[in-house]
Amino acid sequence: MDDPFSIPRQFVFGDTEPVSLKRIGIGHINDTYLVTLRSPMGRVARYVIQRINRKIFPEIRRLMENVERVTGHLDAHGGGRSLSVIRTVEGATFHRDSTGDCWRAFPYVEGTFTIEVVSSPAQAGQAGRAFGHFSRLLSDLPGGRLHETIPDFHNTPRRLADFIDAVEADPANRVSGARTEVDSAMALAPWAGRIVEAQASGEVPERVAHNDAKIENVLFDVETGEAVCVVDLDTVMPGTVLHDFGDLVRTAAATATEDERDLERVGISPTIFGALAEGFLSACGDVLTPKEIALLPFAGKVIAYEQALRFLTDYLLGDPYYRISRPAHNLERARNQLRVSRILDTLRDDLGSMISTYSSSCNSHP
Ligand code: GN1
Ligand code: MG
Repeated sequence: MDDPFSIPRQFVFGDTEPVSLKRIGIGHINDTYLVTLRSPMGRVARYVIQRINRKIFPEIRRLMENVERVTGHLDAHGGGRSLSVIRTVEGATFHRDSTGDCWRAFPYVEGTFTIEVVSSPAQAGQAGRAFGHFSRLLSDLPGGRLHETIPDFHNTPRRLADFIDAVEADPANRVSGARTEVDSAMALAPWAGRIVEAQASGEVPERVAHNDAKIENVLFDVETGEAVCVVDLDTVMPGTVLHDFGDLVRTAAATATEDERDLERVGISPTIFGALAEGFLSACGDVLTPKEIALLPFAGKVIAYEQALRFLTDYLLGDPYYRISRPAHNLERARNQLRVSRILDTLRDDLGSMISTYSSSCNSHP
């Protein structure tokens, strides 16, 4: 019989033996498992093992190099609980199995929980602080530029072009059933260049970015409720702080998840936005340039729009990318994100004045 622990046995977990392996359902992309191990003296240890999606991350060696550099730097400079990559018995950062699938392991951060929807301003402040801290700590990452493992990841105009190509090709014959969403997405096209143009002109500097800064990727301490660290470093690569703040806003200031079908429940809380912004700016404000700060109020709307384009494109192509659990899942997600983006636009003056208030208490670089 096949050894159910053949993958955990490829990693160096000290003197422990695996006793259980359980799938845990997080994320749209990788497959994640929790492995429990026991030492001869009865000590129990838990780790996360992930099968990395090879279609989405073809350059796994470079991806893992990024992850190791970033976790090493965060660990050395007080970036919260350690997420250091566990080496394989062969000393590598990941294991390739006989089918070609790639696996990696991390410590399981005990005593923490994740959330999908923020429940209080204090929680939002913690999440803002966690990502602000992440940006600040990595603003002096030594060793040169990280690998760009997925080029153009947050290139919104490029996402728009891919969407238009999908509408024209209509390979799954879905455009006619998604007319309303396709038209709404086209109507918002002028927003697509907002961040990328500021980047191209050099007004917004390139930084080490998380690039998937959603609320689900913050770990909170069960005892204190404080944010412990941010996880899911697959897309850590060159980017801008606006992508991270934008992803945080579209997920953490929203009153429902991106999977919510009932659009009546999908709103944006200005109070939560304020707490996020205050936490974020208090943790990283002094590294931001005035132009970055000036664009923070728009980041959420642009990134929610980009996310809507990505979900809708995936729907039109027949769902090749995101994991779905119902036939119109990606269409519903796109509808949800279009709504989030439009609401953020209507609130832009309020959001702008909150950013001005909280940024004036931190010294930004000229
Ligand atoms: C994907 O798998 P997960 O949840 O970490 C996606 C993000 C999206 C997110 C939407 C590599 O992240 O860019 O914002 O879904 N990751 C990749 O929830 O495409
Ligand atoms: Mg991710």
